[in-house]
Amino acid sequence: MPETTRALLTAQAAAWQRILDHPFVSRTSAGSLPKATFDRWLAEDYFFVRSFQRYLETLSAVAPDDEARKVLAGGLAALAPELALFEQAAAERGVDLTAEPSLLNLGYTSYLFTSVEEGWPVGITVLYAVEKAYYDAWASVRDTTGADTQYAGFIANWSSPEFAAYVDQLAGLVDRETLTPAMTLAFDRVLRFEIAFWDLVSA
Ligand code: MP5
Repeated sequence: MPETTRALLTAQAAAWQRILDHPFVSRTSAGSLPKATFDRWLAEDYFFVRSFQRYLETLSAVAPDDEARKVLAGGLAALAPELALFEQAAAERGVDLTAEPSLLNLGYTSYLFTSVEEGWPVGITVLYAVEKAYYDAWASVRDTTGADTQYAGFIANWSSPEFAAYVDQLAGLVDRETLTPAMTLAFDRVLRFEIAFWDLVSA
C-alpha cells in the first residue's frame, strides 16, 4: 500500500516544507551558520542519537517479522559510526557532549519510547518520520552547498545512497500498514518535534 506513506507526506506537505526551508538547513548549506548554533545542535543531537539507539532496540523487539527486524538491524548498525562522527567533531570543535539536554530533547526522546507502546504500526511510522526528516534535510544541504563545506561527514551520514535505501526500506514497512488516525497523529508529532528541535538550537 504505497498510499500509506504518500497520504502521510501529502497531509504534512506544509510542515515538511518548513523543515526544508528552516534557517538551520539553509545556513548550513550557505556556510553561514554561527559556530555556536552548530555546536549546540551537535551536543543536543548526540543525546538524541544515544537515546534513539535504545529506542531502536526497543522497537526491534516488537517488530512483527524477520523482514522488519532486518531493516531495523541495518539502522542500528549505522549508529556506531554515526556516534563516532559526533565524538570526533566534538573533540575538534571543543564541544562538551555531556551537557544537560534541553527539555524539548527529553520530551522528544521520551515520546519515541512512548510511541513503541502504541504498537508496531505507530512505532514504524515514527521511525520513518524521524529518518525521512533527516534524509530530506541533509539531502537538501548536500544539493545546495559548496565542496569546501565543514559538514561533509554529517551530509554523507544522512544523505548517502545507503541512507536513502534505508529510508526507502522504512517506507516499505510503513506501506505494509493501513493508515490509521494514530499513525497520522504520530507522524504529525514527529514533524512538530523536528521543527522545534531546529528552532531550539537556532535560538
Ligand atoms: C535524526 C537525528 C536522525 N539525528 N536528530 C533528530 C533531531 N532527528 C532525526 O536520526 P539518526 O538516528 O541520526 O539517523
